[in-house]
Amino acid sequence: MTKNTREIFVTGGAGFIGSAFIRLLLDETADCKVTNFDALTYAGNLDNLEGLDAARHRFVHGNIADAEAVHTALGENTHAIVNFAAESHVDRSIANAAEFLRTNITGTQVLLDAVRARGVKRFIQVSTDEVMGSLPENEDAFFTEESPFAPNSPYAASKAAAEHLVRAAHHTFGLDTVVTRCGNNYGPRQFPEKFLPLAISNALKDESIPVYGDGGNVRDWIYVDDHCRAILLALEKGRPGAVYNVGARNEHHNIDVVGSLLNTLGKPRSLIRFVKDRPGHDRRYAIDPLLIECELGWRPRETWETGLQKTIQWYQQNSRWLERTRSGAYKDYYRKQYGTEVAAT
Ligand code: NAD
Ligand code: TDX
Repeated sequence: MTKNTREIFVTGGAGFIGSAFIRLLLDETADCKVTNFDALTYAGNLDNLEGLDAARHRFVHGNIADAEAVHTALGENTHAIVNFAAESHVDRSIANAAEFLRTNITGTQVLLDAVRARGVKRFIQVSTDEVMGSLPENEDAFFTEESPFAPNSPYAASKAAAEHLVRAAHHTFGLDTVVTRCGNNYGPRQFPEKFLPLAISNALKDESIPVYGDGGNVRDWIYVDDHCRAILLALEKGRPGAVYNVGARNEHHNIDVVGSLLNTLGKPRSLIRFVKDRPGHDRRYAIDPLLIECELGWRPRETWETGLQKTIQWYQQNSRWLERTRSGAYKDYYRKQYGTEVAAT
């Protein structure tokens, strides 16, 4: 490391996407080192950081809503903050929104204040398509960067509020901020409360797969490393103040996602169990990624087939990871959410 080394402060880097981003950043850049600041909530997992180069990656346990902790952890010359830290599960926000407001809103403002106070050069906010609400089904409608905000869940509302704070910091104080808005990620190390890893882990145990409502909701899926490449481009080349939608033009009905999964695993469709719908369940997400394609030259590398295959294989080969995440508090969560027990591991 030289004096030109760039210090990147990544928040939420022990989670699913944050840990994939750190891997990519360290692989694809020679001049960056990372401080990974994470509160290790139920979703944070130090196992996700296995194999990272200790000379270029420093883990700090801390909460982004705690200004003092953030200031202590920030290096003297931090080049950029990339903010992944969030409460990220819609169902949990419906059960109780308090932590979503503290982390997703207050936490983001604390980071923006630190950027200003400490002269950090860039701030990247990892946001979501959900801030734009739900699209009509069977219509040629897509989310663009100009789509109005219409968050429908407490999670989406907290992420929308965070985006407003980022925008305000850019407008009022001239901070160099970039926002990325992505759709549904899938890939290795995703916490099995989310639909795809939950379905994979249940199918591997011949346990029923809960599908909300009629299974006709549509999500726009993207392989996690493709999302991370978009964030890296935003960090390196994004226009100050810009918002970029990130999507792989890969819409699927939930029921078809489960169908593909069961086919790949050679498991019967009788594992599908239709359950009570999620309150306020958004019907369709679909992203128009034209801006990031044209302006930053981003393209996804993974197809749905290759990405799904890699993902399934990872869960098959990492049963210890899965067993550890599905133990303890997860069992209580699962019982409350689905009214049944998680299959014994
Ligand atoms: P995740 O739940 O897997 O990980 C979140 C991480 O943040 C965990 O390591 C957790 O310990 C940490 N964290 C939570 N609260 C914190 C706090 N107060 N201070 C410090 N760390 C804290 O989430 P993910 O799926 O990796 O999502 C990462 C980001 O990407 C989130 O901001 C999310 O809104 C956004 N996003 C996710 C998706 C998706 O499909 N998963 C899609 C678009 C955007
Ligand atoms: O058990 C389930 N059964 C089911 O049918 C679960 C957990 C989900 N679903 C449905 C709800 C959604 O239509 O599957 C779809 C995907 O659900 P989630 O994995 O909970 O994701 P979603 O609500 O679409 O939000 C995700 O994408 C945007 C992430 O969790 C967010 O963090 C991200 O911002």
